Amino acid sequence: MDSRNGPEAPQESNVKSFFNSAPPLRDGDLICNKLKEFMDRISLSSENGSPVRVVCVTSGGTTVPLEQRCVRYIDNFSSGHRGAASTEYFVKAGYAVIFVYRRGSCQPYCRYLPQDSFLEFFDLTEDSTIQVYCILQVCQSHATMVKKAIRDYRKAVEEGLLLKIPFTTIFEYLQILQMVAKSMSWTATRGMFYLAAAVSDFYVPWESMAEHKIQSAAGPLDMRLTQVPKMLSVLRKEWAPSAFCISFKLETDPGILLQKADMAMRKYGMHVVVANELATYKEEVIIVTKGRRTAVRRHNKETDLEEQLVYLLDEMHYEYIKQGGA
Ligand code: 9Z3
Repeated sequence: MDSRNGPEAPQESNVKSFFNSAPPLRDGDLICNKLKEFMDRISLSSENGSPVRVVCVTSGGTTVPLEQRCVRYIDNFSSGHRGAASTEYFVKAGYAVIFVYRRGSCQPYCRYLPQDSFLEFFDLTEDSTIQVYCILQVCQSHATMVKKAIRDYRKAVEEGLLLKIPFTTIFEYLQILQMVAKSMSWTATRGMFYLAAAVSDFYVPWESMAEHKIQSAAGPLDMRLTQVPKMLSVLRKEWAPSAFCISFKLETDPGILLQKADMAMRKYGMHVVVANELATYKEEVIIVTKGRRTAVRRHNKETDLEEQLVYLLDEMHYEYIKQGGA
């Protein structure tokens, strides 16, 4: 039932109670200002004579804290590679990208820099005449790759095509997604949401969460998790009704994957659902649209599946804009 005519639908009240009880974003004002600056700049630029298209790419997994002063949390599987790689290809295709990412996850243009052997990338030359100074250089073997990454990253930032916003918890993620969606409303059909982040389905409401570290002396832990309200339909219906929306569906059982992707499309009104299976997600995804399924496969180990994926979605978005968002 419409809330203007009577009691709120359960989904609507779940959404309200999620946001009302969420701890306020620590850097809410800063994020708001950054978004405004970014959008102001984009609104003045053009891509081949037309207004620039804008995509919000979400990436990495959200956490669910178990304590307000968090020591323990539940995490969601995602390295952030898909979101980071896709961001690079969206920028290359002329999009301005808002990259909403999990702190510590893969970053665009740095995907190839191994974090565990980072120091092996550098050579240190000590100058014996000037003892205080030493020269830090990228090793010859990695120089070309690092130079390209720095150039591409700086170009994207200097041209105002990349804004990065970090999150950790499900509370931060959904508040940021709402802010981004609202700040993108002026882009209408030129806006896109590419929701690759792995989002928690269950959470502990803030007000019922233990403040301090849960003690093990009390014996086994029984905990009831509440369902996270389905924000995909809120995004489509309220926050960004004209934007082109793509969500991802991850399953471990190949027998239910496509059926679940179809359901997500119908239930949440997504324009596209990208279906992937945990065992093969790096090699293959299936683009599911109304009445059509298109498999996208990685050609070889040297290429990114995301290059083809972004290319196809870019074409679909272009068509969507041409049709006036139908
Ligand atoms: C995905 O399915 C992504 O493709 C991956 C990417 C998380 C598998 P990586 O970051 O992995 O490259 O390591 N993301 C969406 C997962 C998700 O939580 N989807 C929800 C669902 O399946 C819908 S929003 O219910």
